[in-house]
Amino acid sequence: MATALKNLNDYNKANFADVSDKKVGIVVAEWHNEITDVLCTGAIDTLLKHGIKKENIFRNTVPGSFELTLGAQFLALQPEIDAVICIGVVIKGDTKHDDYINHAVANGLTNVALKFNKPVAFGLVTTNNLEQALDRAGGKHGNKGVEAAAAVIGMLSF
Ligand code: DLZ
Repeated sequence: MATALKNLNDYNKANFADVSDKKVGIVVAEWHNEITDVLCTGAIDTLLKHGIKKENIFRNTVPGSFELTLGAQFLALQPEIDAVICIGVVIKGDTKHDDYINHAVANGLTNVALKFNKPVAFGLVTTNNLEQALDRAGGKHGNKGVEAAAAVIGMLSF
C-alpha cells in the first residue's frame, strides 16, 4: 500500500508485548541529516512510549544509507542488542544511485535480520524529491521513524 494511503504514525499496538527490558540499536545515516534526525527522534519517542528505557537505546551514525547494512551488522552481532532500527533518506537524482543504494540496503538488512535472527527495521525513506521526503519525516504522511520503531516492537512481540 502506498504511504499516501496510510499515515506512517498509525500502527496497530494491540499485539504489542511488554518490551520494557529490550535493548534497541539505531543506525542513522548522515546524508540528509536534517531529515534523518527527525526520523530518529520519531523512532526514539516511539520506543520510549512503549516502555523501552532511554539507557537501552543505542544511537550510532554511519556516513550514508549504503553503510546502514554494515552498521546494522555491527550492532546485531552484539548479544545484548535485541533489535536494530536503520534510518536513512535516499532522494532520486540525475543518476541511478538511488536504485543501487535502495536495493543494496533492502537486501542487506534482510540478510542481517536472518543471519542474526533479530528484527532489523527498514526506516529508509526513498523518494523522488525533497518534498516527498519531508512529507514522510513528520509531514503530511507521518514519520517513517515511528513506523520503523513500531515494526521492531511488533517483531519483538512475535
Ligand atoms: C553518494 C550518495 C548519494 C548520491 N546520495 C545519497 C542519498 O541520497 N542518501 C544517502 O543516504 N546516501 C547517499 N549517498 C552516499 C552513499 O549512501 C554512501 O555513503 C557512499 O556512496 C559511500 O559508500
